[in-house]
Amino acid sequence: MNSSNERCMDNFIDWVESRNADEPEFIQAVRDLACDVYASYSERKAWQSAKVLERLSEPDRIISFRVCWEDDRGDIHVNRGWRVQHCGAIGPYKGGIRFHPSVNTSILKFLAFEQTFKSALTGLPIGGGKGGSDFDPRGRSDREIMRFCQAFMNELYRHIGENTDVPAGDINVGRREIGYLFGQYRRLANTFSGALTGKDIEFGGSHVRMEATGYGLIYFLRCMLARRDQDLETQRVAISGSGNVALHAAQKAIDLGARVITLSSSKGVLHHSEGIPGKEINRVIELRMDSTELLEKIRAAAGGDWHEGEKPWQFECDIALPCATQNELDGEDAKALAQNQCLIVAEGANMPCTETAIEIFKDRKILHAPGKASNAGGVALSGLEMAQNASFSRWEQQRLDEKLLEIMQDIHNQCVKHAGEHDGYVDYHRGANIAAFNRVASAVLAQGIG
Ligand code: NDP
Ligand code: 2IT
Repeated sequence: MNSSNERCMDNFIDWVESRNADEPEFIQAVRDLACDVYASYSERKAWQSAKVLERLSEPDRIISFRVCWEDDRGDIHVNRGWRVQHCGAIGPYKGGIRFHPSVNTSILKFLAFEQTFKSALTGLPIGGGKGGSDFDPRGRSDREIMRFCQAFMNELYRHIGENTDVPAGDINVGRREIGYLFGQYRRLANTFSGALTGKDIEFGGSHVRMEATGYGLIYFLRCMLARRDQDLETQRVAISGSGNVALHAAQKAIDLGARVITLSSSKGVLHHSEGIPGKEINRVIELRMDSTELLEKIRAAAGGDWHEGEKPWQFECDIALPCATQNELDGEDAKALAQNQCLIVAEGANMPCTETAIEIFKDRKILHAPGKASNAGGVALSGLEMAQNASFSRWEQQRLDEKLLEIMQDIHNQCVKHAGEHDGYVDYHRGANIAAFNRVASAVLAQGIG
């Protein structure tokens, strides 16, 4: 990039920072994209004069609401709920709902921003959004979860719909929560439609949706390895988290011959140098329990060591798959991975690596797949669930798994094509940003100023 373009990019980032001063995660996500796309953006005068990048740095709208619910003792609680509808230029707003005490507008804006570009990479007609609440479901009874989901939907239902905005799951929102949310949506809207994805198979859900993010991540990883004439056989894989994404990634990696040497929770990490047995993952994958307890269950049955308060990245591994949450892998962790000769970091979570960590990966030539590419399998399967709902049909498991594989291969190839290859190193991060931005920017430009 020449110095005049660099100045323009710095001005753009200053502008984003000044408008979103107390939203560090959102600024991080915008900067991440801008650094990779700004050079080509500067060359496209039509994009620049229509201020496409500036427009994409502001969500279409943010809905914020009070969620008032009653616990089992009759006490009343007041939480906050949001839906960030970031960009609907390619299709209905699409993206998960997160329930976690850390949820705020910065986190939801970054997730919705990322989602727009991730959805674009799938090639399906879906846009980007994200929602959630600062509600903490830990320790809550099933009835409390139900009442909370219903209270959340009492407001959200006016803003969603199969052609408007189609939420799904994310942290602490899985099959059970989607069931409660969908039930309340159906009652309030008096319509049975595919306004949410991740539903049970009995009421409009799709085969493979639950597995899709984790399986898709491993399909993407397999493409990265194949370019190096390698496969997953005997590779040591460190995974963080032990939720939907982490466990399905672990299951598929083990099926393909890898050794999964870690899983983790917010409390610590389970390390198993021989590899956690696949049958133990299969045994716990459908259980609804606290992550730390689930890991203790695996340890009790299969051995391994529990490291309280630690993260997976200090252990020797060939491949690292951060699958828990944003900024969970920092510069020190990246250095430890580099020192241990880790080859590949592929993101199952959204923005799990800090900016410093990513710089270290590039510097040390560690291949790094960004979440918007490597975890796109979940939203891709959601898109296929929408297609099945719209056509009043259900597709077979095998067909959906093949479709998922095809989509992940296609995303991988888009990344390689747009990144180029320099001395055998593919900058997947840059390739994903450029490929995704090209599609979204073209759609925004074609639809006029608004
Ligand atoms: P789950 O709620 O199923 O699991 C989350 C896991 O991450 C748990 O093991 C949890 O442990 C851990 N975790 C959550 N917050 C933290 C934290 N602050 N520090 C350390 N560990 C934490 O969520 P998912 O598996 O669905 O989501 C995981 C990641 O994948 C998220 O970044 C999400 O946005 C992303 N993602 C999810 C998709 C999906 O379809 N579900 C699709 C694409 C991306 P504990 O319970 O102890 O907090
Ligand atoms: O981050 C994500 O891609 C998700 N949480 C899934 C979104 C979706 O609409 O399936």
